[in-house]
Amino acid sequence: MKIRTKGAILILASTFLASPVFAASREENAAAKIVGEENAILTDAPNVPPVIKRKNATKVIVHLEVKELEGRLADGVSYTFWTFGGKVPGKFIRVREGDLVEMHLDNHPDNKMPHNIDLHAVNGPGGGAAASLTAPGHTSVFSFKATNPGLYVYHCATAPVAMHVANGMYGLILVEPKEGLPKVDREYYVMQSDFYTKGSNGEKGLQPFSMTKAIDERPDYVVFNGAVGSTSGDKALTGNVGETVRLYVGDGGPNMTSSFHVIGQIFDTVWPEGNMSTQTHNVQTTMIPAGGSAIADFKLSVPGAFIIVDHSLTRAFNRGALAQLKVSGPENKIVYSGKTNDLVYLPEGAGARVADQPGRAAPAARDKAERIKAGEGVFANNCAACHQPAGQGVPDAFPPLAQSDYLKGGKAHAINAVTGGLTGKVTINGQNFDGVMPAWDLPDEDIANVLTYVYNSWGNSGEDVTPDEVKASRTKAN
Ligand code: HEC
Ligand SMILES: [Cu+2]
Repeated sequence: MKIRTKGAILILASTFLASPVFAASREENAAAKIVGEENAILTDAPNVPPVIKRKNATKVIVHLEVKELEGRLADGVSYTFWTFGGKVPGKFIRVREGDLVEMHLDNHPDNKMPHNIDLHAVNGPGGGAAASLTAPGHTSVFSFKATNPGLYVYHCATAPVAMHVANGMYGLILVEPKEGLPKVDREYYVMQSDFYTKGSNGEKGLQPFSMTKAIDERPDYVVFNGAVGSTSGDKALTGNVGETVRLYVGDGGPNMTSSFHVIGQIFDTVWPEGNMSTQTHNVQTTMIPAGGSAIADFKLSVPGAFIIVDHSLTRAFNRGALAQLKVSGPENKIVYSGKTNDLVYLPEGAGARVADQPGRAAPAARDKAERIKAGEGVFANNCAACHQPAGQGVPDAFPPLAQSDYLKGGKAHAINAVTGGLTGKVTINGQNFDGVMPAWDLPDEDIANVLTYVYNSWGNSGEDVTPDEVKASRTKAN
């Protein structure tokens, strides 16, 4: 018995020693001497304020201006956002452990609502909310000591709290440890959140907030940095081969957790939950709670477009939770060969093109209008995830179907792409794509419908595609 107890104590002691120990205690940071003062440098996502080089604690003055303003949530969809600093997510705040933070919350006179701020970095009632309830045209001031290092969420906590958060009122504050974090080449700020609109995903116009959907936790949009496509195309994050990138990731919610993942990258180091005392390594997907955070570092080994997702995948491909990191530089064929060979694989009895399966067909459309209407549904269920709800595509990943010159190349071409799939390099409207579109195992009727819909949308040429034409394409290809 005695020996066993001793062993257990030994194991306990050694695990305790093996984990990194906090540099300073909460008490030490509370007592840290304040020398001088400075105004915080605040940044909008995806930018992060510069690393803190100071060796002492100081007074940091932070001015956050709350603005209620209309902005873009998705293409053709706008929303009245409530913001900390004019953007969603709110300004990134960076301080050092031991600092005294003087918060000024300015509620712009044009605003309609009172607001406040709850910073998870605060030890105090409501995380500051109790001291910062501010009417439009007023400013509240309070201060707190940054006693615990970490990456913290801040948000509005004015009732109804979920509504203020759902409208965009969240951001991140980094309380940098005294000893700093390991040096990296680039730091970015990425924050996921969920939006609830009266109309469903993609419905155009100014969309009011839906409390019913928020309560039911049925978001119409799940996005990074405040809007669908906020961080892709020419607004993608960038990096070069050989550099190390650090992502400060937050989840504003109000409801959804994030299974945060970068397709084609492994996180070399993660500080889970933004907790500076723990590092884990070689992580594929890190879980970020609503109202929580994580820090992820990874080295860029090869060039390419890397897609950042919530790996709850319909959120990524159907609700907007997609961002991009574009990496330039020389290939490294040892780390990643790229496709080395492409051979035809035809198991016995298989046709290259999946044959129509009778009995599954949608009811036959009686006219073009019915075909377009039915095709809209087929598109939403099968194609919008990649080609996007308005057919605009995703730069470097999925080509546009809107005004696509590929479609202008003729119906047979388009039908073949859908029934047989498409791989290899293609150039669509002057942009290169090298992806894979699967062959669609859909009935002829559905393919005729979806292509007629595509041809009759977004300024395309208005052709009518019939099930017979689809059928003919299949037999020819076999
Ligand atoms: C998983 C993502 C994905 C889905 C879902 C998808 N596609 Fe594609 N599609 C692609 C990619 C990638 C290409 C380009 C392939 C390449 O680079 O060779 C493409 C190319 C095309 C093209 C030719 C290029 C162009 O822009 O005109 C057509 C037409 C097309 N898709 C139609 C559809 C239709 C219709 C559906 C739904 C039935 C669909 N796609 C679903 C990924 C997808
Ligand atoms: Cu608010």
